[in-house]
Amino acid sequence: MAAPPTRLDNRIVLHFDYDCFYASAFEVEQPVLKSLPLAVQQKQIVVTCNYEARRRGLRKLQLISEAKKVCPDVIIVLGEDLTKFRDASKDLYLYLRSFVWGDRVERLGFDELFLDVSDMIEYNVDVLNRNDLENSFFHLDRHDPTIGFAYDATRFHGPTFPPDSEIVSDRLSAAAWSEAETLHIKLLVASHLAGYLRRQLEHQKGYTATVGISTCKAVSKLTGNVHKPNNQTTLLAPYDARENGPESNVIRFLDSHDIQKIPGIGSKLARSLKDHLLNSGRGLDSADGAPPTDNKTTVRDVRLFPGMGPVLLEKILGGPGSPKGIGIRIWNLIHGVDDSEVLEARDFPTQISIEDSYRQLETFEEVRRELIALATSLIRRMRIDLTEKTEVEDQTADSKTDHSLNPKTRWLAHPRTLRLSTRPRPPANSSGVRTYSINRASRSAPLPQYVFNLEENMDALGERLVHDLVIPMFRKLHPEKSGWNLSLLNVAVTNMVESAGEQKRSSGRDIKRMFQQQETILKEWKVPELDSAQPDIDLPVYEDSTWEESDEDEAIPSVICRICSAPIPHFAQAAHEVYHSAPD
Ligand code: TTP
Ligand code: MG
Repeated sequence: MAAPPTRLDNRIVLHFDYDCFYASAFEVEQPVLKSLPLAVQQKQIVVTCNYEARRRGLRKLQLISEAKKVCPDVIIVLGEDLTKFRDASKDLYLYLRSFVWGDRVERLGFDELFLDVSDMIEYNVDVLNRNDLENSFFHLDRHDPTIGFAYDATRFHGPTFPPDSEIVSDRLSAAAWSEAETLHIKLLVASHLAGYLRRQLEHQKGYTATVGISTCKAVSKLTGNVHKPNNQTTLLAPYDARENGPESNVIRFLDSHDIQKIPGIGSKLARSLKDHLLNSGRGLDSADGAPPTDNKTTVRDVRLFPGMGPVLLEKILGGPGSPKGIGIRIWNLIHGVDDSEVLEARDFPTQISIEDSYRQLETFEEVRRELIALATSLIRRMRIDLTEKTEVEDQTADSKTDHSLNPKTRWLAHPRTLRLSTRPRPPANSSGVRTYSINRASRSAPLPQYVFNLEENMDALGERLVHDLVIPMFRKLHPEKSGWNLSLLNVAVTNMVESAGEQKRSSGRDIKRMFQQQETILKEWKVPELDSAQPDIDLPVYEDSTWEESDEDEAIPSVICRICSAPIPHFAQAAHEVYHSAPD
């Protein structure tokens, strides 16, 4: 068997997953809902429900009809308009980002975030006083030693994996300070930062999150899943097995997972690995004496399979269409080594697109009406995603000492291009069966300056844009007078040019004032520590996707539905399949 990969554990990564995110967005607006069973409906499906509803037997991706049977007093809210969730997602992202030094904060879909907190942790480990660990102080701003929070560095905050380690309860021994134990200390300090951020998120924004703490994206994401919701888990050192020493906690943690649960190993790769292990005549009893079943092939089954290593993995998974170096990447992943960096945050997306799909869209009047609706929501989206509120001193204030602040909105970036895309529905073939097309036709044009006028009403701007520009583009795409039978319309702005002016957000820019405000608000809070049982919930499929790389609206990696050709976010695939199989 090949040697395990070399591990470079010099980073600390936190993975945030907001609890029952869509449901929380409603609860924040109406706190009374928190104690009631609440389900969010899209089509005929519960896309998510709060934990009170889960306690009463409801599940994500359940049919609404079933949910009503299981819990007749469930409160159902409609979640098809994503505006609320997008706005919340952006707000929480900017909030958490404001704490992190170095700006490595990456969004994964709407409700997950990776934070690379290596710099903050290194700094805070350096300033620990070994003689008084109980009264440690976590510095959130390296330029102002008064900003931060007190904590007890003799123990971890929140649960760990493995649980009840002796190190958790014992005071740190002198040996723990040796080079080999640096990781242990870093993780311990990071567990307190995670606890602090979770409390802030809850008290300042009303959202709870589940956090995983480790040294890379893939492992921190999986680790968080151990204690859900409203909790956190730190994957303890050592991460490397030592001769005659303790075993690696990463290996121990990953080994029991189904191979498909490893972030970065999707269902297709998992299928190939399972097939190989099942079909290969040898080594079926490689791991623990039992052959891997079709239902569950664990990381351990794969890792200990005879001859396993990057070369065999490349043979199994490589080939046309698969990314280069897949063998080594998967070999690394099953050892908990994920080199992918937490990407640097951006102030704005590279494009914004708004679309809708239709069963029937045939007359010009229908098209015009839909285009106006899409253009108006595009402008709304631009105002949210591409502007920021700056605070300027009020020059009209009577006294020079009165520094009252007026919020002023400025554009962070100006998209230069407007794009219209449509997807015509192909005609039925001779046997009356329609083939489904994923082909879009598009046309681009320079975006007129007037859309940046923040004083103008958005409906008026949307209408003007459609008449001036979008309808002529549509006519070029579809010169026929009628009968287009469109299944999709999409309007997008692209080609972003960053506005001149203020430099990119630097770490801790606003933290001082923010912290002072929080101090005042938090004075009366006694922070509760909630530990809850772990529900059995599947993770959404992990894909490397970022705000800036995504080609679709926001960072939702999508696949095209085979039945209706709509682009479906990966995490919603299962729900979408249920939707097609559900009665109308
Ligand atoms: P999840 O993180 O999977 O779910 P959640 O945040 O609601 O619950 P948990 O506490 O288990 O993390 O997905 C985030 C949001 O994405 C969720 O609130 C609703 C939405 N979503 C869909 O629209 N379709 C889906 O199939 C799933 C799973 C989620
Ligand atoms: Mg979530």
